[in-house]
Amino acid sequence: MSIELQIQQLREQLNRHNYNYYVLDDPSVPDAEYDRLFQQLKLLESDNPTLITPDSPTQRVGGKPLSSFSQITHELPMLSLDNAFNAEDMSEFNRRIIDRLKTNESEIEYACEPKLDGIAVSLLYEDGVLVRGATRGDGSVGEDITLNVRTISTIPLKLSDKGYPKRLEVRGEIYMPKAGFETLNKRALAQGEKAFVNPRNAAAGSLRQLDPKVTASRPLEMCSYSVGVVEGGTVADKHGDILRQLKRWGFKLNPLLEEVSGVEGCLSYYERVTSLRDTLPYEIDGVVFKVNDLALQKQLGFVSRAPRWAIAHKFPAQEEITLVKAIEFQVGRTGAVTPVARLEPVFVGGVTVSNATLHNMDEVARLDVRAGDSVIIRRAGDVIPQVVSVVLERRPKDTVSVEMLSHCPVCDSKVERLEDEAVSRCTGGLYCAAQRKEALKHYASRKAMDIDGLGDKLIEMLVDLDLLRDPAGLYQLKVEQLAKLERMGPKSAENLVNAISISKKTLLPRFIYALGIREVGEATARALAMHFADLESIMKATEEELLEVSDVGPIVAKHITSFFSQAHNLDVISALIHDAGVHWERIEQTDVTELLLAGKTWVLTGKLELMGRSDAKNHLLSLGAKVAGSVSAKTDCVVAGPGAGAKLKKAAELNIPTMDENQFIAFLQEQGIEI
Ligand code: 5U1
Repeated sequence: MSIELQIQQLREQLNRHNYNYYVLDDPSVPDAEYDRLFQQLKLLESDNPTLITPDSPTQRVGGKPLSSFSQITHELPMLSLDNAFNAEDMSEFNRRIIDRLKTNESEIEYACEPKLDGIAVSLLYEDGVLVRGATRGDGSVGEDITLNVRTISTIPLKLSDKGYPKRLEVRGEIYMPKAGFETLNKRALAQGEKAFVNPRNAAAGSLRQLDPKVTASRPLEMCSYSVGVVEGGTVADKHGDILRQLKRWGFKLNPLLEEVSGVEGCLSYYERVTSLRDTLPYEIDGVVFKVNDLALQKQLGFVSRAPRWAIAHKFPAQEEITLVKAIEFQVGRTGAVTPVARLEPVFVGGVTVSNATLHNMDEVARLDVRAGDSVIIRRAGDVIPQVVSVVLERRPKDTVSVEMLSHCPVCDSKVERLEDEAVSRCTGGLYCAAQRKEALKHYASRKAMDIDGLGDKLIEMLVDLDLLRDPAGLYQLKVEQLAKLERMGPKSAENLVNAISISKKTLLPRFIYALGIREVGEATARALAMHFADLESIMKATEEELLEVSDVGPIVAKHITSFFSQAHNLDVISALIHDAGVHWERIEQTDVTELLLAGKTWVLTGKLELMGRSDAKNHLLSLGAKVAGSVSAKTDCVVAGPGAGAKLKKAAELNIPTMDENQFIAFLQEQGIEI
């Protein structure tokens, strides 16, 4: 076989494997085989340099760094999208279309896609070969980023299949998947470099590199969403069909593409994608609706720079700017003195945010955040609001940097920072009212002693009035005392005393967790209870003995022995058990690895109407399972109640067994668990 033919065949094979891997998500050969073919091609090309062509898979990264990007005038302007923020905006958009088309059709067909949060680009193909890549720029003139886009594996250097126009411009979004972003930032921080603020900035920064080798090292992908110039051939006459054509020609297509009917169809698509949002491997900031029929699109035309036939239905913003009114310090249960930014209230990620934790002084220094600064606040999904960065150009002249306090703002005890810790702590212990309040809140909380009706505000009031000093004091509270409190009548006082009394009958893991030992969360408390079977043994255990427990490392072991060596903790435990009568059933000592569900990962989703999440989780943990928050290939079973959405869907996609609540209860009963 001639060298030319060998090279051609290798290129065809590699392009096919690339397509299966990146576009179809269905690798056809192991990575090692791909690498072997790639090396063979590289060798043949280096022996025969005259046969190298720019569309060869070996030519993704090449050439020297540029000194600047040259400008490119788009042959057809790259339009932007109008936004809709609610159902009313969507109805108006639909109404405008129907009115303008003067159509008898009551329902327009729309193509729907997620709106990826990335950078819009244009790619030009001539005779099927990528000849130019450009940023959107201002829509008329962008920058030439050909060398950089060539490094992105999901962008074909040569189109596959047949029937593509002689000149074809493909437009789409280049983005950085969430996982790649996390890895990139971890690497940057480990090397003492600055982390990127979000995946969009990381994608933009990675594309704007004069050295394509840097771009090549970044985890970028591209998803196509439309065509621009089409010459010497045609494309389909429906938007959805064009995207499927692009997939055949080698582009990654978003799997959530759908065609729906009318505004109701659009709103239902919006709801479905909203519920999937957190599980998607990339960031999206809304969904895009386009009139599917190209003839209708042409009739509708565009106003200024946005088409009348398309709209982006945006999610509530996840990032907003607001003002830091003050930076204060909060004292937690374990004495940690945490800086908190008090903010001008701002609506972000669907809620109003007025405070954001700054975690510790290292974080304050990293952000260099000060009172008076304008900051970017981010709240994504259920994650607590974060201060992402300071908008330095808006910093007023007279700001001063934040210093850690030398004394506790609540009890005035000294504040200390141990050498190997990021946090500073108040040394006041239970003398400090703030620590007492937090310890009591933790003791009463749902996963601990679960005292119904004993909320945070009430605990604060009881401590401030000196009616309560420690958990044992709860069991001394009288109806008459409580009934006199603000917003408390005799009935609610009686209910509260009852709830406190009910909490006396508990479970050993809950009690250990309720004690609030540093670093002892629910799982560790359970592991301790199963390993030692009774409280006395845990209290007596040495650090070496504690290290035998699956969940306990040297630091946790130290915290546990230190907790039980303090006289006031022993006094409280004794008062709880001997005076108040807190008790639990004896449990059998268990080797966790022998439990039925040891090493298995379960996920709970939807509403569990008969037993509630917390109990369901506890039962699973008692059988040795890990209970995870999201479904992945590592999940062994999903328990789904009514209202389950994305997680159940993902379980079905991954072929993971599922149970409804009744089946789950039957399963637990088979294991001898009483419900
Ligand atoms: N999914 C999608 N994103 N996006 C962005 N479609 C889409 N269409 C766009 C833009 C700017 O513009 C159309 C006008 C082609």
